[in-house]
Amino acid sequence: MKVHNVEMVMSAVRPEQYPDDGLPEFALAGRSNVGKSSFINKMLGRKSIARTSSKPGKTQTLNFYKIEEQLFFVDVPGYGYAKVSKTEKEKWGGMIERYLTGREHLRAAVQIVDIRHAPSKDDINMYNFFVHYNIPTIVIATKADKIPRGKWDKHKKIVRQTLNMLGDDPLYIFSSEKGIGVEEVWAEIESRMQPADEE
Ligand SMILES: Nc1nc2c(ncn2[C@@H]2O[C@H](COP(=O)(O)OP(=O)(O)OP(=O)(O)O)[C@@H](O)[C@H]2O)c(=O)[nH]1
Ligand SMILES: [Mg+2]
Repeated sequence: MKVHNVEMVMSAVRPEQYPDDGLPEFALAGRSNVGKSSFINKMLGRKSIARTSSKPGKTQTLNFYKIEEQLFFVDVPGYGYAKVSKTEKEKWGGMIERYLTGREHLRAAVQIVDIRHAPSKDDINMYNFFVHYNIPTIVIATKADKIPRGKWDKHKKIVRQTLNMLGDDPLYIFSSEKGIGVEEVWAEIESRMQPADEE
């Protein structure tokens, strides 16, 4: 998709605040600091429409980015961020779970993992959560610029095996730094914009 027009329309905490355009939505999931907001910026060709930080915990609300009047990316706070209190964590968990399990317009989760490391326990739990709720999942192994190209396949295999990914869930190599994978992931997302039962 050629992106000309993006608008951050809503920072939501509660369902009443979600946009009501009825457009398909793709939600970013992944541990804090893995590169979700950077992924959004790269995909949209913007330097900093989604705010990023080298410190974890930057994104704290559900941020809806409306793209070409056709779809939304939803930036979601990362999991596994230690420096918040237990009550804060429960509040966030509730907000994210409510959105992910109750949102009719959600077409797929885009789960981001770090290509350099085997997925963590939190990553595995998140993926299993999507499987459990029948939420289609596109897995993105990002920060590919940090390892040599010759090692990509090996790391891809480790990600697929550690998450115990369903055979038909796609996995893409990505780099927000170098722009690797942008076109492939756009093609994947565009192929999922229609609801499954309307084909
Ligand atoms: N080298 C490299 N660095 C990256 C890449 N993607 C993200 N980063 C860096 O990783 C750090 C975290 O990126 P964010 O996009 O803010 O991460 P996030 O997942 O949105 O984090 P939270 O909002 O805290 O959940 C920043 O310092 C980014 O510059 C990448 O593909 N390559
Ligand atoms: Mg973020």
